[in-house]
Amino acid sequence: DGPSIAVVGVTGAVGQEFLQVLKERNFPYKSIKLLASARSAGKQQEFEGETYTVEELTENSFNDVDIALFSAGGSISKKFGPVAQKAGSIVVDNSSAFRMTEGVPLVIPEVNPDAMSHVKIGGGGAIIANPNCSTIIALMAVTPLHRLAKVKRMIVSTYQAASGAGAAAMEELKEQTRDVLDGKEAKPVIFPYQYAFNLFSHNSGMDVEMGYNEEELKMVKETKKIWGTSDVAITATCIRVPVMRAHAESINLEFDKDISEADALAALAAFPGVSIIDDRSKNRFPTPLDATTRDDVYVGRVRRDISRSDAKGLELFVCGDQIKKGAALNAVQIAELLLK
Ligand code: 11C
Repeated sequence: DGPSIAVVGVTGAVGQEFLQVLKERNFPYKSIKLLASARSAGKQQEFEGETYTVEELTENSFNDVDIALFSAGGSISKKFGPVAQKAGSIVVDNSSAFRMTEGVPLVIPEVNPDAMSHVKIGGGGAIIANPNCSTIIALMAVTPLHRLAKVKRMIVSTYQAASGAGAAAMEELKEQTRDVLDGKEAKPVIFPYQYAFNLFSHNSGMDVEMGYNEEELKMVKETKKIWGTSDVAITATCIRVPVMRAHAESINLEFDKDISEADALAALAAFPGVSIIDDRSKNRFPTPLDATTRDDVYVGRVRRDISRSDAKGLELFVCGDQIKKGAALNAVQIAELLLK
């Protein structure tokens, strides 16, 4: 028993991970509908011992759906999210379409579950937004510290994996790596530059006036919405690196009062969904491969900011699986909150 659910964009990287996470977490459901574009409709999909036929997403797809997990891109969410909401479904949307919309909760379950406490199954349709992966991964590490002492300023540098740009980008990384090792020329398709053995500024749209890309601006705006404050100074530099599916982030934090390394580590260790890898003597800190396919966000290199003798600051290095906590797992955790 449980709600009737739909997965929109089931053939994509996050869509496939939705199924994996629903299975891993033994999510209860009375029915499941797998939806995708006309191009993918008719494909067979195994799930929990049953074979399902992928159905074409249409205006009539949501009449009997309690919870719809969307990850089919912003334009599909913009078109079909309100259709599903009108039909009475609760949409958990992984795109950026509604994140900053007034009245749409933007939720990391460990951080701000109360933002969606008014949304109930059977209480009428709603849209709940899943934050951007880089924001989720950063805030899983920074929120426990923000609860000890207010973050006044946060400076983030990201090292982002291929998966953030979808399954085709992951394939591009593999193909280019093979080609370059075989002495052939790399052929960029998804990304504007050679990806194998290279890195480059994040491929999202650039605000030419400001000099920031959309990914960087998402981290700034979404953090303020999730924490419910505009009283925090944030800046970010987002970079794509040739890693398959886990993002890494270097984070510099300035607080309103001093936090010791020991207190920071204790708060991180106590926070659900965070694991610590921090062994200075062995130079052992989180790597993207530590985080790959894992639920937890890994934190290490927790150390004082030495830039000023009176700096009330810490430095961290964080890794999290982009497809899991950065997308599918966070969305399924939102759906789990709806069951409570
Ligand atoms: C990336 N974060 O890693 C991006 C992709 O707003 O959901 C996801 C964009 C978004 O490239």
